[in-house]
Amino acid sequence: MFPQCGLLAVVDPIPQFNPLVGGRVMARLWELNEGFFNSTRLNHYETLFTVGNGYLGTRGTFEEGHSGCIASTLIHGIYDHAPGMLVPELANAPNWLPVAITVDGTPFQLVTSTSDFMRPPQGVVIGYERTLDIKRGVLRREVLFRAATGAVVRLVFERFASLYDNHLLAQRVLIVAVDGSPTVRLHAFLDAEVMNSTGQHWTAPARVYSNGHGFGLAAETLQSHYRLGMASRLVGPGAITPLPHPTQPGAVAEFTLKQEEAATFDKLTAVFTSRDTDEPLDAAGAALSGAVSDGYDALLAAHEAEWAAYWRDSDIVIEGDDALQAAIRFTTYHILIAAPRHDERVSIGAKTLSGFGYKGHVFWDTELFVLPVFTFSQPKLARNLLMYRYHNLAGARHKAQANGYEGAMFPWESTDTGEETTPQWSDVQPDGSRIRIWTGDHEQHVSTDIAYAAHQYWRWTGDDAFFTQHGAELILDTAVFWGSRAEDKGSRYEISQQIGPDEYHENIDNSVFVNRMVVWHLQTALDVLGWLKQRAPADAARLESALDLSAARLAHWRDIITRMYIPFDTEQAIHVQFPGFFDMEYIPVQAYQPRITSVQAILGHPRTIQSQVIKQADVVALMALLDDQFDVPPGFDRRTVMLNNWNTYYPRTDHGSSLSPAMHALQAARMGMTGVAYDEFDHAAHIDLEDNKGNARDGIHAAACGGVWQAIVLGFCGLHISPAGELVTRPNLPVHWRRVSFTVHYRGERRTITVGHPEGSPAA
Ligand code: IFM
Repeated sequence: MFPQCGLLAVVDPIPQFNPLVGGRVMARLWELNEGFFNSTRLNHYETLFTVGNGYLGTRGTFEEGHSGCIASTLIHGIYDHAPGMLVPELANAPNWLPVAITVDGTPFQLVTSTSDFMRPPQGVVIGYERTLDIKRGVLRREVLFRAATGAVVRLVFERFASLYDNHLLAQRVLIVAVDGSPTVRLHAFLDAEVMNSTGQHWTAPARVYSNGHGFGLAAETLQSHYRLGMASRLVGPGAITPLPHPTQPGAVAEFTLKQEEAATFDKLTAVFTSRDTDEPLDAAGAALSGAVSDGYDALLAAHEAEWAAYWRDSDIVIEGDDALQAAIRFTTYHILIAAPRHDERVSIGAKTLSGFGYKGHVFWDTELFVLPVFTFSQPKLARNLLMYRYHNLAGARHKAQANGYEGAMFPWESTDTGEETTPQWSDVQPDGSRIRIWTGDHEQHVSTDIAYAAHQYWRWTGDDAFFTQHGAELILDTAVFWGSRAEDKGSRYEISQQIGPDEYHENIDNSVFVNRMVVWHLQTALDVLGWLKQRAPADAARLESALDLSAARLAHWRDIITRMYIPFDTEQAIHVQFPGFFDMEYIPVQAYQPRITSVQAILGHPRTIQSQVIKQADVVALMALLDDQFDVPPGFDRRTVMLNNWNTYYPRTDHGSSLSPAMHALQAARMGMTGVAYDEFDHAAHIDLEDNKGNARDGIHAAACGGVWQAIVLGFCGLHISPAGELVTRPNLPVHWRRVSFTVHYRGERRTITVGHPEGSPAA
């Protein structure tokens, strides 16, 4: 067993922050810094210090492990069912990090509490700093360690997951004798004894070797039979000897340093799976040989060049707000490291690849919150994510058919198969019960969210090749689903048994979000088909035949568009989230501030669902998505209704979902309510940094990260496409922001846009 790295099965409740034990992380302009080791934040900070490259993500767990650590490497697409679990999850891959060091026989470990400092030192850490260089994607930790003999060494650990070659992982360890002349033993190894919190996913290594400086292993997931090969080599001065082990193959170096002498070791690792090649271990061995001959410095330089290219396109520069500048870079870093670069059959899970939260499942979070960031700034990444949905149309068609509908009905939670993977029941609650989870049955708006993302990508990129071959089919076949789903009630169409974004209210009829977005969807489908007939008639004919887009079906869509029920209260001049919403108990959500737990957690599930407490932006999300197309009944003033909607729903919103604050920030900024927009933005940008939701240990909140990028560009800067097809901004910057600059790709052209305060405004 890897020293002191518990097998993660048990996750303790979050301890209170204790300033005596350690410090908080600081987000600086281009880095995340932890100046004192904070054991109470061990798992939270492991999430924050994740490195990754769009192929895999590895949490910021220490090389030597630590009591209670959650070491995990999650590889896109490698899902498996743990024994007894009903839904698959991303399987924690063998750990490539371990480097165990002893100094004069004293094992190097970090102390866990102030009381350890009081004990006669077996070994004491007397200096510590951990830094994630966000600009270069490199994690570095520097420690001063005094062994029981009194010898002091400086240890510097560096690691990165290569963005240049996604299969390569690199570590460097520098050991400097600061005081004394210590004998050091460095043991580098791979650890196949890994689990998820739910259980085991891997067979015992089918092949394992340690020879010369190299060591490696091959393993297979128990249920899904994905095979993995991982090969490492320890490169350094002096003799390195193999240390065979059935599950932890490694190599050892033992040496004595003179005072002020230093030794540097590189541990290079390559990883492949059967998703990449038939012989993953052979492929890893070959890639590793190339990496070793290139050497750490060359690998690092290639990696840095890729990061420079990423930031050229995805960075947002905020002048006048260093704290939020730092936060937005941190959040952008995390969605960049989660985005598949060379694989269009995987997508980004709700918690990226940085933790076990939501089991690595893909939700609407990707299409509405994360993907648009790439549509604007890295279109190739956006295309990969849309292709994931395209390749999974079979699963969506299957779901529609199984539920008695036509077309494609995407799963609420999706994995490698494209089938519905939402669990039907929650984990066991404290009272021993389980709660029925309805989202997989009734949260159907995900199909429209995917269509929205495909359409938005096309509008912004002008990628007609993608659209004619793939994007249009996504929009049209999901429209076929809605055409079969809407219920003709005689005088109007209705949609029953839905869950809108406000998931506190389940199985409701006529969610205004759902009904109005379905109208948008069907109208967009008709427009898209019209465009195809004009511009790509062969593709139009192909899709008309394949999806049965008959004249009768299109007429039915038009009928739904005209007669869909859009709940609206003419007296209050507001959209009604769903009929009956205002008959429920009113609870003043603001009265429960400050809190990091949701109002639902405070009031309990049964009371919350019978109340007007809203989980997250719902009507507000509708306004944000439709933007200029947001319409009101004849005779009503659009701006007045929008303000009324805001004033009605915002005070009732719990923000029980991490998706909520950024969506509110975007819409508030668009409406010119810069103060409230800023507060919500600030909250969203710190959800993981400050652990605002209390669960950052489970992974990064991808949607919040994407949401804040969009809140700046679409909200504060007001970027949009004018009716004439021009890119225009409508800035509403917070007063203390001087300027904001960002880059977007618009119809094949890369444009850098700088936005300030409008001339004549007090802040200009
Ligand atoms: O998709 C979200 C949902 O809207 C709220 N609960 C968490 C899910 C995953 O982030």
